[in-house]
Amino acid sequence: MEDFSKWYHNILEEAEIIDSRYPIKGMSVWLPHGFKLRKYILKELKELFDKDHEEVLFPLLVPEDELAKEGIHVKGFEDEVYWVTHGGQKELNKKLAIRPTSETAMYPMFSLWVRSHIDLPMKFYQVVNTFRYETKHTRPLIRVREITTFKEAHTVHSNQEDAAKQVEIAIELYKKLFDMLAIPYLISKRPVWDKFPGADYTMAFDTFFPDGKTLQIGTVHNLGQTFAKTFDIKFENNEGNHEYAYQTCYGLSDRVIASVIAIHGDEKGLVLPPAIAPDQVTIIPIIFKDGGEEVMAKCNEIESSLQSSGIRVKIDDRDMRPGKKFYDFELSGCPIRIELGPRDLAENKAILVRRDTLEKIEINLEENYTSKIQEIFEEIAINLKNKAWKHTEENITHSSNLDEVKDIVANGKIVSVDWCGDEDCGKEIEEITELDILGTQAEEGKEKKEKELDTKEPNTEEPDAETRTTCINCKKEAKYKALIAKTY
Ligand code: PR8
Repeated sequence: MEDFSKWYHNILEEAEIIDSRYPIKGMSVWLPHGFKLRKYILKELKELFDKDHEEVLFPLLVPEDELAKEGIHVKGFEDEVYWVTHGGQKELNKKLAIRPTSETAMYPMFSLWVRSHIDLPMKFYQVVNTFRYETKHTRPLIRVREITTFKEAHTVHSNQEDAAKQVEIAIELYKKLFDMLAIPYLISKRPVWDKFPGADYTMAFDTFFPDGKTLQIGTVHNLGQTFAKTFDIKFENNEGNHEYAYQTCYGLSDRVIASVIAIHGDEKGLVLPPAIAPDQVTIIPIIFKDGGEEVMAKCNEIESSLQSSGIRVKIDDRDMRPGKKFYDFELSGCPIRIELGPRDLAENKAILVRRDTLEKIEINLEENYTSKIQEIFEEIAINLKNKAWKHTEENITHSSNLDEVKDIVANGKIVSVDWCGDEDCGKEIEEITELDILGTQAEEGKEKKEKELDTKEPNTEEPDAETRTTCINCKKEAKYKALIAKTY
């Protein structure tokens, strides 16, 4: 794709996903086709989360003093908050913040709800709009000022281990979601200077865009006890003592929808995984002068039979030439189209076209074509996933020469380097390369060392000369694989 940015903006408009002409920067209108795509993605997401989270809905506004409570937290968001200062003509005594995220809305309530260890864990989530006055260049669905689809989960635990386990559980949930959407991801621990304000640590999912940049599509934060201490979230433990709770939160946004569009789409339009496609099958009657009624009757019969198996199907019976209908089908990302004309009908067959490969497959209408279509759905999902992962994996390069990192990234790749983990050294790497360290991935066999480091126990073991790697910058012993990329 030559000019990704142009392609991306065009497809959002042409495939009727959103209209970004709304007269406020960073805010757009969801159009019917886009709204349906969003709806089916949310359906899958909610199914995953409803298994062991409770869905809730908190107010949009946060009192100034609650937002101000968490010093570190406010520092993270103070430049990004929109404020409500008036009710009608009257200036409010207390300004109200429009949530940039909901910690400061939820946690004062958690403080009322959490009483005993028996109440824990608590696991909540909500899907809401949040507002961030982003100062970086805004882009539809990617960096917006109204995040319309902010899925935020918040959990409370009675001990550190359970909170750390929850981080792993959340990562598994997000993996399932992204796998279902065929979106490849790189999971890494964000460097300390890039973690969520107030968090002990942040784990992040980044995906790789066709223009060679990475996009953060989900984050999981272990909040430790920082927020519990700030918002006084305490529980009575087994021994009858009061302890501060341990918390995690994790979120994703419209960026997930942007990724589905950007990663699978091609020059003809959207390509969607069947599970979330607004229409999964489009039936196109090919009608000439004669035999139109029989063709339409058969199309209706196919439609009913697919519908009864739970497949979302539509007949494109608009009075226009088939070519235009094929064009619209390709643009919309519908996974399968069925063409049926009088000659096909006479032979009791139809032509099926896969959107992902544009391959034509003849189906026998006397056989069980519904299960054949279900099989093709599976194949499409696997094909999209394999293709996207292959593209990502092919674009990760290892380098042990800092001078070449910038050039490799300029050629649209992600670079993996060995790094000591020291903050000053990391910032120097970012300065020299003018790029971001996405995060670290623990190297095999070195995880133990990382844990020891975390608990501040000195590591006395000398690494084998063979397994020893040196930091790309300071040449001290490397403890991590760090990913460097051009980010959105
Ligand atoms: C939290 N609190 O807020 P996070 N436009 C689109 N997507 C965005 C934008 C934006 N301007 N800013 C962030 N995101 C925690 C976790 C509750 C839930 C997306 O975390 O600030 C990014 O994909 O990291 C980010 O990973 C996710 O929202 C969560 O935001």
